[in-house]
Amino acid sequence: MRKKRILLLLISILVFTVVGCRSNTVTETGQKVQIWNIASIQTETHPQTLAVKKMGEIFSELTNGRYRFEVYPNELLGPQRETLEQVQYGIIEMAVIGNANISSFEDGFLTFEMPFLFDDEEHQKRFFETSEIVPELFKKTESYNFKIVTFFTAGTRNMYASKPIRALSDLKGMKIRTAESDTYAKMMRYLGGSATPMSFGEVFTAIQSGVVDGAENNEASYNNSKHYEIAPYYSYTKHLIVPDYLIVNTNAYDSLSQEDKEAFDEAARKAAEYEIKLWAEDAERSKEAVIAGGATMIEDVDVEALRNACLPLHDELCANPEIKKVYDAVMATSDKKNKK
Ligand code: BDP
Repeated sequence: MRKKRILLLLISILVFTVVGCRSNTVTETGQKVQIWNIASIQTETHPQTLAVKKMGEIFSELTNGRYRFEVYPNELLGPQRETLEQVQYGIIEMAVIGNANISSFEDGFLTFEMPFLFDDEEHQKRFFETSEIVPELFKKTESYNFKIVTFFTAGTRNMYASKPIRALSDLKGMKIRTAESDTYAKMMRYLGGSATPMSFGEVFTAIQSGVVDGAENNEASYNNSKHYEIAPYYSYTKHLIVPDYLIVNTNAYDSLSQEDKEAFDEAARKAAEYEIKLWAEDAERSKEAVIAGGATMIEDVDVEALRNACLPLHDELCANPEIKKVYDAVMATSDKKNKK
């Protein structure tokens, strides 16, 4: 059913692309409205979906209704890797994409997949909002036909399984689903387990059927995906604070007039602020929801031991100068002294 919907949407967008000038231009009460399609794997009420919708409203308002965002949540247009390609080919205009898919284009982004990199979510926010390296790094993706509009926080990732994970020894031999990136696989090896990379939508069945012993994600995804039903112990390992990004097809962005670009950028800035604000509230709400659904939250995790086990990975990755450059910029925005 979902495949059929995706196919239908893609065909209709393709027809518009071939027939029309820019895709999906429609007329409403005599006014030309350009509809921009945006994909996300998140649910309707996830902070990122709400933020993208908010951006659409602001952009529409600032352009007197000449543009409208149509958001497709719930992996309706496919897993992130596919929606990224759809953006690159201009089949859709925008998508929300995780770091793991962007880092396969530019090594600098691999830095953000280093476990225990940021002190906390506040540090991540400060880095993305103030470091001069960020626009430089974002610009690099433009040669692949997409542009990063803004970063979105995706909270802190913790591990979950059918048993608590309190110490390094608990992870020994465990198969944990991770996002599709080698850095995650390396991290799991340093932690004594192993990684089974797969797309987000496949995780529920993989845990249920025992292909993996557990997974790792933030509270919102743990809740929305209902993974707590089959992996009811959520342990605060706090190993990763990895961002997501809102991306746009470069030709779509370049098709905007200077004035509309400014409106778009302003709407994006407001959406980013909104997402961060919603995130904090949502994490709490998600936590309550999973507990009500039977999950146990494990707070007494030996995070320091996990962190120490992962630190050699920092050195290993920093052998790559592109990673090292970003790493140094991240450290320059850290509040902690004597941090490795
Ligand atoms: C979610 C992130 C998303 C990732 C997903 C995953 O927001 O970008 O793709 O986890 O683990 O929390 O695949």
